[in-house]
Amino acid sequence: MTDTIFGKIIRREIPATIVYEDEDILGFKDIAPQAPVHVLFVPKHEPIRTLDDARPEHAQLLGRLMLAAAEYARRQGLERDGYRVVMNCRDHAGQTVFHIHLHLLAGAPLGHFGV
Ligand code: DGP
Repeated sequence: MTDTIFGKIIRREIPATIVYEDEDILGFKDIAPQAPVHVLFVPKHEPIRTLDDARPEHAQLLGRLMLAAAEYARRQGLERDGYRVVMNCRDHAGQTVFHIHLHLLAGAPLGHFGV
């Protein structure tokens, strides 16, 4: 298990607003939301640090992260207006927590992204 803040959330050692859970994935609200809906999806049992550390054996888990976000979006009716999923990898993307995670952003038109 990872020592990051997300590991502590997974182990319920610190509080978080958990909105999605299945066998492999936990979804909880981002503490500093960048959109009206901002949820983070993390693998519970595989503390992969970044997308660059993912290997072919992680392909199914990475797919499950995406599908968990889509499932949550459907449950919330977010698919009608649409949403964005983002994964930051290391410094230039602004990654701050080194336990791989997928951001789900929704609830309003989202600005274009880039530099
Ligand atoms: P990233 O920049 O991709 O590494 O995103 C990390 C996100 O994690 C960032 O949007 C803020 C969020 N975050 C950091 N610490 C906590 C925490 O303790 N609780 C929750 N719910 N979110 C956190």
